[in-house]
Amino acid sequence: MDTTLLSPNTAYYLELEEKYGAHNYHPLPVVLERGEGVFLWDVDGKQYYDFLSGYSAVNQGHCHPAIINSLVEQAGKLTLTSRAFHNNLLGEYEQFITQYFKYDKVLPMNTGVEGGETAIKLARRWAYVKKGVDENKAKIIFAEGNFWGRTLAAISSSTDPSSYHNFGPFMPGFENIPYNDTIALEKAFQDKNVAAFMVEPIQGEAGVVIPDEGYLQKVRELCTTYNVLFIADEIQTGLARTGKMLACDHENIRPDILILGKALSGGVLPVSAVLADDCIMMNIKPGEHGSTYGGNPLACAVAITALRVLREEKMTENAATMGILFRNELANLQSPYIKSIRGKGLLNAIVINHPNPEAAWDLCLILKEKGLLAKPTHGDKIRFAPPLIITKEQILACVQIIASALKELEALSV
Ligand code: IF1
Repeated sequence: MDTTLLSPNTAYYLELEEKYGAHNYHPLPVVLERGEGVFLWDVDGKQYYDFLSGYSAVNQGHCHPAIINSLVEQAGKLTLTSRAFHNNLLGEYEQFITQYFKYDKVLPMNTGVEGGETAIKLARRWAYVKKGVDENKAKIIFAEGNFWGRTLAAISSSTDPSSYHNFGPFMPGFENIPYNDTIALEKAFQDKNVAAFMVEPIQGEAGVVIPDEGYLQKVRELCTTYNVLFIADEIQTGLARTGKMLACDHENIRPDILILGKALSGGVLPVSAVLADDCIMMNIKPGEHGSTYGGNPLACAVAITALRVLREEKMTENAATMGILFRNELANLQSPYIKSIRGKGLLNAIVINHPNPEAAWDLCLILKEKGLLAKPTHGDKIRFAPPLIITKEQILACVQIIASALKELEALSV
């Protein structure tokens, strides 16, 4: 990239990454070195509002003091035992998280995608042991536009060529139906080999796609009727992000398998979890699944605190009210360059309306100059997802930044 317009400091770090790192990302040209709450600072000391929150891993805000305290305290005592031995935090964490979300059991993993893999293994196993599906015949249904990570299984369900193209061959036993389409779902459920339907309550990567009201309830109903497991991928939508602790709570439904990740550690280290009741979880026996780092004491200590502060600091409620304020204020701008505004809580996206296909990227560059970091996705969409501790004054200040950036986009286009 052309680094001539960047500060020498910034250019230095960009050139290092360009030369020595794989080119599997296209980040905005900003190099961050410090974070606190809703703010980030770059290597030149410039301050920014963070409107990405580490892809919703930093719901609690950067370097949340209580989370960092748990991290540091536990790091000085014990970090990893492996599951070959017990550790004194795992059981307490398991009790805490299962009571928090009201499931019989939890299976701890690390990254989100491992959570998805684990959920699918649980569903396949349940299908063979409990549902009576013939060996190797189990099917998992997904929704078009799904995103659950980058492993070979995850990209096998993907309908986005930039995720799967030239990475085949793919995992068998996966099938896609349109999102937000319960007629297609019921049709797919006619096949007795279907073990599970795995779905995001709101599709994040697809650009914050919100299904019709009642969709999740209907999915729940169909899954129950046809004896198919409902797997909710709440890795991005969960943990207060959408203005409820889980996005499924908006429709008062309980999935059979719940996958959590990202903000389960407040952005401190990779921690994911799969929650289910005994009739599903107890079909996996010792030695049949696991991970070196899964359930490590450092992760357990951090996750307990990350969950605790969500509740103690009423982040669910704040996400709900700040989300409404943010979307209303954005709508009041009546910008000709905003085609649509959508979201729930503080998981929001706008679609840009502009003849220049690079307009969303350009707008993010202008926003960066003005002190707000957001990332375009799928060309014309921008996600706005600040930490859930953002205040009313900060939301209003950020809307002003967005308003003035949109004005500059106007100046650029004439
Ligand atoms: C990347 C988006 C966010 C997820 C859901 C599982 C995972 C993710 C619903 C896997 C991960 C990421 C990963 C990140 C981009 C990103 C993302 F842009 F794709 F949509 F969050 F906004 N389920 N989402 O959203 O979790 O294994 O990564 O811990 O660069 O791939 P992971």
